[in-house]
Amino acid sequence: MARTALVAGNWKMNFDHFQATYFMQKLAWLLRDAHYDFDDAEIAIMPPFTSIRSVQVLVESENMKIKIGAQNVSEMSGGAFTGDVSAEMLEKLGCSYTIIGHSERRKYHPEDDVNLVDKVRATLAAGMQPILCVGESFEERRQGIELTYATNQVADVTRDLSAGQARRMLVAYEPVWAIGRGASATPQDAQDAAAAIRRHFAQAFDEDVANDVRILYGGSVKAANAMDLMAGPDVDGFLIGGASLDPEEFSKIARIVA
Ligand code: G2H
Repeated sequence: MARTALVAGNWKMNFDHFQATYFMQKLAWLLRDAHYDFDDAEIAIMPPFTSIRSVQVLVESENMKIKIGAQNVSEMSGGAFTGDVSAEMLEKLGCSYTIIGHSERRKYHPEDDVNLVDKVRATLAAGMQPILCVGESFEERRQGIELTYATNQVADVTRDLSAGQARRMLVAYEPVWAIGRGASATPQDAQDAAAAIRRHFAQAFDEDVANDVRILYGGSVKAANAMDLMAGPDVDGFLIGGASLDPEEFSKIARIVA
């Protein structure tokens, strides 16, 4: 079965809810203007928690075929966890995806494999799909261990999942050295990593799971490099940071992928 491509905009900590509404109005206009129905690809926006509702209202009122995701999720289901947001709360807000283990969260917050596993489980239990971010730093790349590093990160978080859970995973290969720098990985780097991650799912689970898992590339994706980066047969779309903050650039990438 062919996998549906995904173009996901990770806004990171950008746009208050007024700016989010303005962005979505502009995006709705751009997508309508292009007469694009996006039947072959999913478009998703991952706003900060505070703008999820504003994005969702626009998606509904403008009748946009756009999915919504959260940039993080608590591993807890509820209770005395000040500052946390549960998977169930996100699902009720209309979210379909959560980003889990983004390198910026691994760097600035105490996220370890144990709570990443629990975040994946919480996301799946709430009926959403986790996008697990993995990828090597410049040091691992210099040592030539980038593929092992990324697949080990996947294995650490997915090893105790059932095949039914694993097939609903998405993995974003985001080499840390390519994030927000303007210089992406090469299309061959992206394909090699995506193929290695897919092979891992085939070995750890089975071929059907490996065929279902969607593998995205992230790291300085823009309209100018999107076509080349999508060329690899194992690359199923993008997680886009900087370029997703410009509705024209983001809609251009969406049209390239869809
Ligand atoms: C990687 C990516 C989005 P950017 O963090 O997840 O950001 O496209 O700005 O490199």
